[in-house]
Amino acid sequence: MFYIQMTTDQLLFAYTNMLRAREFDNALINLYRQSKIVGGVYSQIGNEATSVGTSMALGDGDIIFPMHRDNGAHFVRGMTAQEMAINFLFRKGAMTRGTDGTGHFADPKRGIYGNVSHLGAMVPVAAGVALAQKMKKTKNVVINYIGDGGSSVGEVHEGLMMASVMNLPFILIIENNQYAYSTPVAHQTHNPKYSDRAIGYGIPGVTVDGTDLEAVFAATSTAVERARVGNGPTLIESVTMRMRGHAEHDGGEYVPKEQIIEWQKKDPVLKTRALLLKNKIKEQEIVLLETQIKQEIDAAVAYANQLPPPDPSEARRGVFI
Ligand SMILES: Cc1ncc(C[n+]2csc(CCOP(=O)(O)OP(=O)(O)O)c2C)c(N)n1
Ligand SMILES: [Mg+2]
Repeated sequence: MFYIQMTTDQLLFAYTNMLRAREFDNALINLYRQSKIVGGVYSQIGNEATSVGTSMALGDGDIIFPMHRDNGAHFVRGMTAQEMAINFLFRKGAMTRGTDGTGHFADPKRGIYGNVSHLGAMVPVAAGVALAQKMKKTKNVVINYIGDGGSSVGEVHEGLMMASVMNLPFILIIENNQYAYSTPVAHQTHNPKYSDRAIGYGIPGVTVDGTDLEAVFAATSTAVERARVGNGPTLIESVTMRMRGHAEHDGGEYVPKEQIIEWQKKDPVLKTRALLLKNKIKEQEIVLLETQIKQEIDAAVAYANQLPPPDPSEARRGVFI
């Protein structure tokens, strides 16, 4: 496997954002249990190295279309925990104006164009945005995230076909976390190696260990470089495990316990922490960072919690009635 050793600064930046994703996730789970959040809370535990490692390979001007388990990518692109907390708690000033408490928001100034709920439908749109980059000669690259289940939807084929034949600066990350709601990969496809699909499009396809930050970063960096010089798309399959139910209402009882136990040993946050220590970053510094991020998330949630809800008139804005 092609490997890039990340610098100390990159590792610290990555760990900071992985911690943000993990702590934010834990905070949302607690809020859900207190009935302070209604609707879906989609845990990202186990996906942090993928969302952070992929998005860190991008630069200013590049664009992401995230999925519901990619808060790490939002943080890497500069979204703050406070902005996220306000949105997830439906408070005044929320990006969705309180109409939606999930990740269904965009922030074009940070290059965040997703996500919509309709799985698969984002791919042709993202390919179209990649086409716009090519036509405008911006050199910007587009990353689109999709799940093992979402990748079965027909529009994914249309988008990839277009991106490949037009050599668009487009990267599709398939987050293969073994389940789509209660459907295991074995019931989704006869070929569980999702990266093989790239062959049909005549583009590179790679499978990476999605819990290995440096492997994810390396694979994405290669794909970004290729896209930026005009050589077209790459399909990256990042293999992880969905460590909780589909969302917090779902206990995930259909997942064998042994499978979860096996993947707990590959916790990406713990693996990255070990990588930091291996790179001579002091334990003390790591503990300090962990304390700071925990405080940052607690403060963001506390701030959002005391805000009023949006004005009711906001609910109608932008709605055709
Ligand atoms: C077209 C469509 N069908 C169904 C849903 C409801 N839904 C949202 S996420 C999801 C499971 C997706 O599984 P996968 O793509 O593997 O992503 P994961 O949730 O595992 O990260 C489903 C069925 C949807 N949003 N869009
Ligand atoms: Mg899945």
